[in-house]
Amino acid sequence: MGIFSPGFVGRRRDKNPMLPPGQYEVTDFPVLSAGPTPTIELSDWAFSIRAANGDLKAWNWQTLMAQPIDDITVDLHCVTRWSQFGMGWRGVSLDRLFDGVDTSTEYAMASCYGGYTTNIRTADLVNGQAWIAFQFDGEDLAPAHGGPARLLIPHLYLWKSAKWVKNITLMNHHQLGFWENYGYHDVGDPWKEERYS
Ligand SMILES: Nc1nc2c(c(=O)[nH]1)N[C@H]1C(S)=C(S)[C@@H](COP(=O)(O)O)O[C@H]1N2
Ligand SMILES: [Mo]
Repeated sequence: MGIFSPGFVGRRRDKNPMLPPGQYEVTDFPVLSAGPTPTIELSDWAFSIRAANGDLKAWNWQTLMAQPIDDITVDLHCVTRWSQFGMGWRGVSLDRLFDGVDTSTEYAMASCYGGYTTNIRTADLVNGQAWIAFQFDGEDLAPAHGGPARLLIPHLYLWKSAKWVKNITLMNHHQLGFWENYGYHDVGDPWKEERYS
């Protein structure tokens, strides 16, 4: 007789190598918001980037749509442990919007319509890793998922992908965003399981 509980020993799942540690697969793209979904008319929509020296670059819907648009197919990983594979998005690369902006600062803060914030390392926003996304699965991005436009940073846990994003500020000092203030990880790499700090 062993001392092991039979339900516990020998349980094995065929682990999908695309699934980061502690995650399981979903196919229904859950909605997770800390507050109500804001209503944003496209005619009122604006997005800006503030450089550490205070310089501001801003776009309205028309000038954003005039940028080169990327088709993006990515896997997304939420800290609440769901992952979804092969999600199709369209958006504008932040590299394009950072053109002419000094991105050598270490820290960035994304702020949203509705007040949500999340801090991100500037290094995680550049080099083809992040977009302002406005379509998902061939449709305009649903308001609940951040429409008209959200940040998309697929290589980090999804709480960093700020919905209804309004501004990104580059900073020389460290500051915590909404969930980071409650103990969520500063960086949030799902492959390192950086859930909490
Ligand atoms: N503005 C805003 N962005 C947000 C959130 C939020 O509450 N407000 N929640 C974050 C969290 S915790 C997650 S997991 C994802 C969820 O995105 P989804 O609702 O499209 O799945 O959005 C992130 N971005
Ligand atoms: Mo989340």
